[in-house]
Amino acid sequence: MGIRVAVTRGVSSSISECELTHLEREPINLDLARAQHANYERVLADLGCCIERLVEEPEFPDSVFVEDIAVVLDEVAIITRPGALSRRGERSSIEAALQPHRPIQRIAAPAILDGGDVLVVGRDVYVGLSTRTNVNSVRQLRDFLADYGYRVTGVGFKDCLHLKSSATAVSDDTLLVNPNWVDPSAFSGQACIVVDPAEPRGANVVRVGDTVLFGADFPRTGERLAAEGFDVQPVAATELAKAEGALTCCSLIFESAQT
Ligand code: CIR
Repeated sequence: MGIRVAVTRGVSSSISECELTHLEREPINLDLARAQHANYERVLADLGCCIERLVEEPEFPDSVFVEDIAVVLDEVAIITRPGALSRRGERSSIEAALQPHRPIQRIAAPAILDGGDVLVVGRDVYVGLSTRTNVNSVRQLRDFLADYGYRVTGVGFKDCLHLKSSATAVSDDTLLVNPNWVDPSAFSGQACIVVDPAEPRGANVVRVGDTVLFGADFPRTGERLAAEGFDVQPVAATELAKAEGALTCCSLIFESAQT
């Protein structure tokens, strides 16, 4: 493997028509959303990622959230079948972007899957069962990954959109978890650090090499991670949070042999 790639996409001019499940709609400042997103890309680039920025798709309000459209593992990229009908058209451009880097598999009906529900840590693939992801996807992922030694496990959670709103990986064997949204005992193979109780939305962090990016709105959780020895960096993401997006949603990060 050679370079670390981060696939991103510009914020859609129609972001104000985004899907919402757990949040009330409130105005999104498009300029600020774009500025924060550009800063997020800059942080990834400074950490060594080669940014592959896809063109904005004005017809797809949620298309900045590229994470939901694919699951990229070392061996294969799996194109999802998003649970929201409004998001299915986002797939073709993501597949075209991943095709040079990985063999492609595709989730098929009746399965639905959002990438935000897929948490990969080591050889464990945890699949959140949600309004966007069903058990058929767990079966299809198992079939796709059978040859590569991954364990694929369905996980229940509550009160948030995606599994990765409630838990993300901070290292190969440690998760950051909001225990009110997902039961840490679901992750038997990993250690769990819990978010600060005042910061329920703080569990979504992005790991780039040895650095952990956390939402700047969640400083206490950032301090917890620092106290555990992690190299942490805050990133502002307030505007896209109003669209129910967090930090992992805005990129697909993977190692690639392509230059
Ligand atoms: C949606 O409901 O699909 C978008 N408004 C938010 C998607 C956020 N993605 C993610 O958490 N992986």
